[in-house]
Amino acid sequence: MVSYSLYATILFSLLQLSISTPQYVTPPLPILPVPSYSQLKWQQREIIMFLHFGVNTFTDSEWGTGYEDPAIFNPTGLNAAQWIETAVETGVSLVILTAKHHDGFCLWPSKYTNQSVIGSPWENGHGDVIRELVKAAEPRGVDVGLYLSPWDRHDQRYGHNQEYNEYYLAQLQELLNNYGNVREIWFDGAKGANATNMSYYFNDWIAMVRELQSSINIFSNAGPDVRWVGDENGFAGETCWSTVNRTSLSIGDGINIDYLNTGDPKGTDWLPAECDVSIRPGWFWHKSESPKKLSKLLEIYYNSVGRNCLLLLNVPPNTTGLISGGDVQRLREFRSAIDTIFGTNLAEKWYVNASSQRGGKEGGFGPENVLDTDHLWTYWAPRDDQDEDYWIEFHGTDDGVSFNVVRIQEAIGLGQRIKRHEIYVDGDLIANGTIVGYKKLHRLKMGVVHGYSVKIRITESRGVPLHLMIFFNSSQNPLSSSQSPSSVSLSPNDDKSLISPPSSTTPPPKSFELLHHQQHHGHQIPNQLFLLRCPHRRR
Ligand code: FUL
Repeated sequence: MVSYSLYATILFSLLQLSISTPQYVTPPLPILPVPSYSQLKWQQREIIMFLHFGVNTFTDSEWGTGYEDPAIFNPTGLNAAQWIETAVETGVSLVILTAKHHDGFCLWPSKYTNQSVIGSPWENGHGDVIRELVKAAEPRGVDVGLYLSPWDRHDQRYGHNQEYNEYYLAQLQELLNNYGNVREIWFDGAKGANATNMSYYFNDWIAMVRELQSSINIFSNAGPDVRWVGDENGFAGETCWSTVNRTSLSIGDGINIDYLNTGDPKGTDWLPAECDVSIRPGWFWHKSESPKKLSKLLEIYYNSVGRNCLLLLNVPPNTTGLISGGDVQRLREFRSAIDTIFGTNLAEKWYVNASSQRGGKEGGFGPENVLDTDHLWTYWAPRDDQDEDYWIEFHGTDDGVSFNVVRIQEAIGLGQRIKRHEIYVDGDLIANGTIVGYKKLHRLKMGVVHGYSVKIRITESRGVPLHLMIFFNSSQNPLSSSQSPSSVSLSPNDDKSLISPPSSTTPPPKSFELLHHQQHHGHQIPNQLFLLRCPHRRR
C-alpha cells in the first residue's frame, strides 16, 4: 500500500515542476500613440512613387488654367506596364496617380463632368488611365493610390459649398468603388492665392473614404493618417517625430511648417510624415527638364527615409505616355546605390551585449535580437525596473570593421521612444542624434571609420527605450571595375563620397582618424558600412 507521505511527495514534486516550467516573458507595454495596421504597412514601404500626368503634360505647364481642351490629352504610346516596371525596379510598392489635378481634367471617365478622357482622341474617348494603371499594377503586386485635387479651376461648382462638396464626394465614390483597393488618397492643400473661397467638408470626405476603403491611408497636411512634411524638397526635419497633436493642425489652411517638419514628442496622435519631391524640377513632364543627379537623390533618401519618414518620389510620364529613358536610368542607379550601400550586414557575426535585458538571459529580449532581419517585432529590450544608462555594444572580429553609415531602427509597433542617442567607436564619440523612429541613417561626417567595438547609448527617451540592430557591409564596391558599369554609374558631377569608392589596394587603416585624413585628401576609402538597427524581440 502506497503511503500517504509518498502521495504527498509526488504531488509536491509535480507542483515544483509546474512552478519551474519556464514562462515566456511578456513584451513591454506600448507607449501610446502607436501606428495603425495601415500606417505600419505604409512606413515599411520606405519609397513610394508619384505620377503627375494630365493636360499639363501636353501644355508644358505646372498649374493648368481649367480652360484646356480635353482633346489636347493624347498620349499615343501610353503603357502603364512600363510605369509599373519602373516602380518595381526602383523597389517601389505603391504608386499614386494624379486622377485630377488643379485644372479639373479627370484621367478617368467620370460621370459628373465632361472635362476628362471622354473628350480626348486617346482611345477614341474610351480610355481610362486609372483602369490602365490598376490593370498593370495588380499582377506585379504594386498597390495604387490616387490624388484628387480639392482645388478645381475648371468646375463651375467650385465656390458653391454644397454643390462642389457633393461633386467631390461623388468623384471619391467613383474612385474608391470602382478600382479595387486604393491604399492612399491624397488631399492636396494647394490653392492659388486669388482662388475662389471654398469650404471643404473634410469630415464628410474622411468618413466617406473610411466607409469605402478599409486599409487606405488618408494624406493631407494634417492627416488623419499621413501628414505632409512641410516642404517639397524631400527633406524632413533632423528631428521628425511620427507623433503630433492633431488639434494643433487643421486640414487645408493655417499650416504650421515647423510643426509639420519636426512633429511633437508630446503628440497624442500617430501621424507620420511623407516627403514629396520630384525627380525633375517640375511635377509634370517638360521636355526641357532632366532628372536630378544620383547624389541629390541619395541626399534626399538620407534626409527622408533616413529621418523616420517616407519618400514620395514623383516621376512624371511624358507626352507619349511613358516614363522617359533618362528618368528610368537614374532610378536604376538610385536603387542600385541603395542596395549596394545597405546590402550586407557587416555586424552579422559580431558579438553583442547590452546594459541589461528584459527577463534576463532567457527572456527573449536579448541584444542579439538586433542582428536578425525582423525590423519590427523582435527587439532588444532592457529591464524596465530601473533607471539605467541604456546602451548596447557590438564587439568585432580581430580585423575590426570599417564603415561610414550607421543605421538604427526602433520597434515602433510599441511606440516611438528614443529622444537622444550617441554612437561610440572604440570609446570615441563619432556621432550623435535625436530621434530614431522607424529608421535613422547616420552618414558619418568624418567619413569612414575603423574600429573594433561600437556602442550606442540612448541618453534620453520616453519610457524604456527598445531596440537596435547593426549591419556591416563587406560588399562589392558600387564603383568597382569588376562590376558592370550599369550597376551604378555616377555622373561626372556626382558626389562620390556618398557611396565610397573601393580600396582593394589599400590595407585598412588602424584608426578612424587616419581614414578621416585620407578621405579629406582625396584618397580612396573603404566601402564597408556599418548599419545599426534598433533591436526587436525574437519570437
Ligand atoms: C502641390 C501642387 O500644387 C503641385 O502641383 C503638386 O501636385 C504637388 C505634389 O502638390 O501642392
